[in-house]
Amino acid sequence: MKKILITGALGQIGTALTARLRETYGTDNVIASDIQKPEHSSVVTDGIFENLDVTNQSLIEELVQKYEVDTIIHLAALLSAVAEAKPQLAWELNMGGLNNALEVARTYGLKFFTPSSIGAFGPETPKDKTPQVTLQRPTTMYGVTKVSGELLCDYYYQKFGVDTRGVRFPGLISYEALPGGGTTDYAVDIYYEALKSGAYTSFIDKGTYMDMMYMPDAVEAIVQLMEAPAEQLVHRNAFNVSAMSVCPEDFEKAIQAHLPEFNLSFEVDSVRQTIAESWPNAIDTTAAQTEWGFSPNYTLEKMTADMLEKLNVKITE
Ligand code: VAH
Repeated sequence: MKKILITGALGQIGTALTARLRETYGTDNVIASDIQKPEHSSVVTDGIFENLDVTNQSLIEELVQKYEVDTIIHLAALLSAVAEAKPQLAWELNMGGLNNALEVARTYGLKFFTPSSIGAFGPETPKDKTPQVTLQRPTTMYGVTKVSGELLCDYYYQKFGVDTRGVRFPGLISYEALPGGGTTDYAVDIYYEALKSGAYTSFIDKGTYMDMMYMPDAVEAIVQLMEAPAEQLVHRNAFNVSAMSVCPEDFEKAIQAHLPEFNLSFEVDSVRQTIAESWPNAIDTTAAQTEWGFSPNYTLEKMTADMLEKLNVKITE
């Protein structure tokens, strides 16, 4: 990777990834793009930023030509809960945008990354030690676009030789940018509320296990996968990655180790609870470990300590 175009750079992953790639590959070699253009985001102020609507293929092509891009990291998408509320828009953006980006990658011979998700699995998928290759019949529009995206990326590799790679992200926790309407957003909101009010009412029910990971491990996984020698990769689109399988009470306990008075209550959101229950409890990440050295650093305890420390600074700024 030398000249990287990131789409959806203002999202939860994009914000953290843009900073990391600018640090690793040089500010002038990372072109951050998004359909929005807020004035005060470091994504916009700390390097090259372009407005981009990925549903317009020619706009993607213009940026690829303008900056002589060799890699597209395609993050622009609607997340699960928003996609369930706007399924047609989700298909148009998640699939239309992906198809446009893949076509540009094919035309210019670019390396390509886009994330899938544990949302690509469905109720019939084995819930525990979910295999890398297994039944995928998701019951959400988000999941339909994610499993379709995996298949489309594999097709572009097999049929056209595009070097497509991806991971199935779990719920991601970060302090830089808020998540944008996902089912796992509770796992970020809980830290903000623990510091702000000392209490949090979870929209996901007690005992609901989902895979999660801290954003530094997610960003490292993208760089590791993209730098892995192509001949090592068997699965490509998309690797199971996760650092922990946790439920809301696990977060409560980890936070109480720092804020003993913290109180967790529940007011279940049936839409997001139904989505969460259709996903696995804990996926198997052996393929990512053996094919490109995936090895997350943050446990729930280590992540919680870092989140509370960083958010304490952010909230009091
Ligand atoms: C969502 N945060 O909740 C995303 C992610 C596995 C969850 O795909 O939609």
